[in-house]
Amino acid sequence: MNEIKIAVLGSEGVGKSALNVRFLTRRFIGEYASSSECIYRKRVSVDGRQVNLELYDPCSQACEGKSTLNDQIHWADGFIVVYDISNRSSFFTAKAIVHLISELHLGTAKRDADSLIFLVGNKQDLGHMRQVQREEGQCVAAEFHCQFYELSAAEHYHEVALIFSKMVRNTSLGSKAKERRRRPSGSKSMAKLINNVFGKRRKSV
Ligand SMILES: Nc1nc2c(ncn2[C@@H]2O[C@H](COP(=O)(O)OP(=O)(O)O)[C@@H](O)[C@H]2O)c(=O)[nH]1
Ligand SMILES: [Mg+2]
Repeated sequence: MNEIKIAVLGSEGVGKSALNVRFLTRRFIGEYASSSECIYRKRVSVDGRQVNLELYDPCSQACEGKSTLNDQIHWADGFIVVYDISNRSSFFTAKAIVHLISELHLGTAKRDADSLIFLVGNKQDLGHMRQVQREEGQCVAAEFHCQFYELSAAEHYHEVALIFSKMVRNTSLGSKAKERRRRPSGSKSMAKLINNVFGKRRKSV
């Protein structure tokens, strides 16, 4: 497999774009365009082998031609499901998404979940506003046999990079020949990403 597709999913405002941008540019910017869904492309090296990584960052708001969660799940090989530790409802959404992925994507192959679904509690720097305990995240991860991480896109570049690298490696190792179904629309180049990040929406951090 020389193409890897990873979807970063979760409710609006949990930091999906922040995580993608942090991984791709090493920067935490603060505010990101969220009016369209997009796919970021990057060539990465896995164990000395070049692979084409596609990272799907969904549009948080209603937008034209928006793909459904089912489409997104069928499209991707690996999933980073994000919630905000200071927002309990985002945790429930993340749990529902993990459940759906287990049902739709992995079917009965539960053992795959461990390497192909990561549950991530973001905004760890907001510990004083915490609504979801670390143990609750661990519990859901155990229930669905997925890996669990807590971090802060704002403060932890290395943890963010580690999670993405692990997922890239796991998906590239998984030799599932999965039939590609509908692909989320609105692919963006790195140039577009840079515009989003450094363009007019930029806020100082
Ligand atoms: N304090 C804190 N804020 C964050 C973190 N990650 C993202 N944010 C903020 O949360 C808001 C939503 O982030 P965004 O990436 O647009 O969320 P998305 O809708 O899931 O793509 C923005 O104001 C970000 O600056 C984090 O780790 N810590
Ligand atoms: Mg976003």
